[in-house]
Amino acid sequence: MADTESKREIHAVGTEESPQKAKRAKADNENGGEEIGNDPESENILSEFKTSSVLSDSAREKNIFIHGKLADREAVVILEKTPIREDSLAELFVGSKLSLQMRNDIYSTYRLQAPPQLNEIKATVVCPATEKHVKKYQRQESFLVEETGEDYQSITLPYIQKQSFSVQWVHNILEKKAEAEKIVYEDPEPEVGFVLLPDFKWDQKQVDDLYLIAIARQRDIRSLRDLTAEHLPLLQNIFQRGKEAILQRYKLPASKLRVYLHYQPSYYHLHVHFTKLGYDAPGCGVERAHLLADVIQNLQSDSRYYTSRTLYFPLRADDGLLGRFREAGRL
Ligand code: M7G
Repeated sequence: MADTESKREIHAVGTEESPQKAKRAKADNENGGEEIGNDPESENILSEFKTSSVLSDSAREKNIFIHGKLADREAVVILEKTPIREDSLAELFVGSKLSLQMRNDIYSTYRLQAPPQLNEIKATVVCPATEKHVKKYQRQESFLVEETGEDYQSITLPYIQKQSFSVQWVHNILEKKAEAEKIVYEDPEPEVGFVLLPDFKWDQKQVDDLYLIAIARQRDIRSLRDLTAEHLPLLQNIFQRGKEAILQRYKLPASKLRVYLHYQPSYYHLHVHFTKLGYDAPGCGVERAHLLADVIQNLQSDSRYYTSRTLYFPLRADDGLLGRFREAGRL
């Protein structure tokens, strides 16, 4: 049985976003490029897309990650069928075309063709995509790495200083050059302030798969490894005000939230993930997610906890960092 709360629709709790606007394709503004698809009715840039290969797909999750070219530039396109919303059921039943596939005793199956507005696909476009993006979305075997504090200094840090994704999109959000209209909450204070907004993985149509990120205003904290007790006011502020803002906007109490940091993250600018408990968000497993509540407590008992502890995380087979751990004889 679906609990009523998880089926609550976003427009019922009042966001300014029109459903169409929320659905638009987003560009990864990675290289400081323009934001694509800012109008509710964007031109169909994907009509020019030339597929090179399918990086991964899942019949169960109903998504597909495709590598290809958009106007001669490397691109990754992610297509994902969106959940069926309870508030659209009446329209779906009345407005669809139904054709019988089989009938047997009390059982029958149909092909249901829903009205176009109820049959959308979320499309995410990364263009121009780097080779690292292509690898990120490629299905691959993973290996668990054990990283001591010294390994971080000698292997990981030099690697991420040279090889990590651009965080231009993060700066664009902090400077209100992109996604400004999507901000759910912001605290302008430079030391403890942050911006809370929907993660681009979330289509914001239902709280069932709620996913927001809080981005710290401080720009020099790369990840969990850089955190010390000095950052406690920032972390506590994100935790407290983030939860309050989500309660106010989405009517979801703290007891329904999973609030965590990734280690390793993809983007080395401190951010915190807020997802709905019960939603199996990508990357929420124990090998990558660190609950913010635990992080705060660990730092309260030992300011150097994350500087010195051995941390474990998965790396994909062709990740350059995995190669560095192998070369150093750490795998
Ligand atoms: P992460 O742990 O660094 O990387 O989290 P992950 O993608 O491997 O989880 C970064 C988070 O930011 C992810 O949840 C992304 O979906 C999200 N994200 C990435 N980009 C490029 C954007 C963006 O342009 N806008 C928004 N709103 N979210 C993004």
